[in-house]
Amino acid sequence: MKNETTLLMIKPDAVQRALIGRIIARVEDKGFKIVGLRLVQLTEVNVDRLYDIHIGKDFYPLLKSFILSGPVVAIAIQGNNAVKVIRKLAGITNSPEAEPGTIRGDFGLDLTKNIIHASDQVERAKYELSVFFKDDELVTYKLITENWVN
Ligand code: 3AN
Repeated sequence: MKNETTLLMIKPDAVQRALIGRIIARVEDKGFKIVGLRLVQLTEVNVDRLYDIHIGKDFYPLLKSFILSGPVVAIAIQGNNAVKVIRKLAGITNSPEAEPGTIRGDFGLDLTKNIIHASDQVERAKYELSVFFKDDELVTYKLITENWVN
């Protein structure tokens, strides 16, 4: 088992549409462990930190104002192959083209308002998690179901 920790962020559109519970349920249903959870209104500085690789791109002003438009939910998720598997559960970036059965495929119809963000690499996940959580805010514990999942 390749135990990894990743970030899934529920974006303002999904918070407003009352999808928080259903998105978290999919993460839990798959067998993952939630090790950090936070509802937060991001600041401009933190949006720039989270999306540093997109600063300067033509879509960045739109992306930034959308992410600042309301609270988001940051979820630190741990489990086997977490980075890749959560990206699979998320579906591709452009929601209308995302496969049914994925989170974006089932809940989204837009490219910018695409429901969630998910880290794409282990090192990137570590960096993105640091935007939301201090190291000691991620909780180490064992789920009683763990041995039945991994
Ligand atoms: P993903 O979140 O699937 O990794 P990224 O990292 O390429 O996608 O893009 C980050 C966010 O920027 C996307 N979730 C989407 O909201 C927005 N975005 C990406 N490309 C475009 C684009 N061409 N036009 C508008 N928004 C975009």
